[in-house]
Amino acid sequence: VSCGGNKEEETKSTEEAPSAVAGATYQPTGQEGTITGKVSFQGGAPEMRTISMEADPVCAAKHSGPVKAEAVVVNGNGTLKNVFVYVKRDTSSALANKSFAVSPDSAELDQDGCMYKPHVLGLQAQQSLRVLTKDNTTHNIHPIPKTNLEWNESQPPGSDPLIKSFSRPEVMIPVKCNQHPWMLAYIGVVDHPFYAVTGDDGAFTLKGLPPGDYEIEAYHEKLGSKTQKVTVGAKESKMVDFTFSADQAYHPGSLKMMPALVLPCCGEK
Ligand SMILES: [Cu+2]
Repeated sequence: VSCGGNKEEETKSTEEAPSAVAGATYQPTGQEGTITGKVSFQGGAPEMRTISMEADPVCAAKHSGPVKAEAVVVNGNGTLKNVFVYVKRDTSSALANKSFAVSPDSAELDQDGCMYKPHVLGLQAQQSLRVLTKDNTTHNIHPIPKTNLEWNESQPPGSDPLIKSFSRPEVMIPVKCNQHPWMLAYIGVVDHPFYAVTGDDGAFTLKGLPPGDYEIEAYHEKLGSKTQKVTVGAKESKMVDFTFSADQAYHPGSLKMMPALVLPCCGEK
């Protein structure tokens, strides 16, 4: 049994890791542009299953009504929530050979009512991630990356935040809780600050872009991804909209991380 691990984590997070991209950190010139847009959803909003929290009464007690899965959340205005929109570095010549300062702010992943908040989170490689809990039950946070280091740590009630980071870009990293099989979040890690997650209005803004050619990807955990190319001139603001539809669900590309397939019971303790 170990406790007091948070101190170690804090020490670890202060290590300076080398930037993923060689070259000097980009300095804004005043010519930067902006890309804005929205992500629409076409067709009827799919019905989400109701999550059963019977396995842990502490979780259930925090909710006064049914809690729905967040695999596909369609907003009242017909847009799609929880879409990770970001600049694809490998196909965006405007970012070639440029590196960007890592935000000094921490990204936060909260656990409240045995649900992750937010459901989709973006941050930069090397940026500090604080994992918080507001629950009176033990969580076990378990990101399952492909190219970053996998970790798996329990967080008892009243714990200090876990301080973590991911060293490499990776879109997306599923996060689950080994105690509560319905808990699921996705973390998008990029090595630049040009990313956003759509909220209740389905809109996104990517600011401070060096003028040039970009490929923007909109990634949804269930509906897959879409890309669009756009050229941003000096001080220009461009609009890029994406549309997903219900019949795109279950396409092979999203099979590997379909939250609906998380089994209610798996026999492990
Ligand atoms: Cu949990």
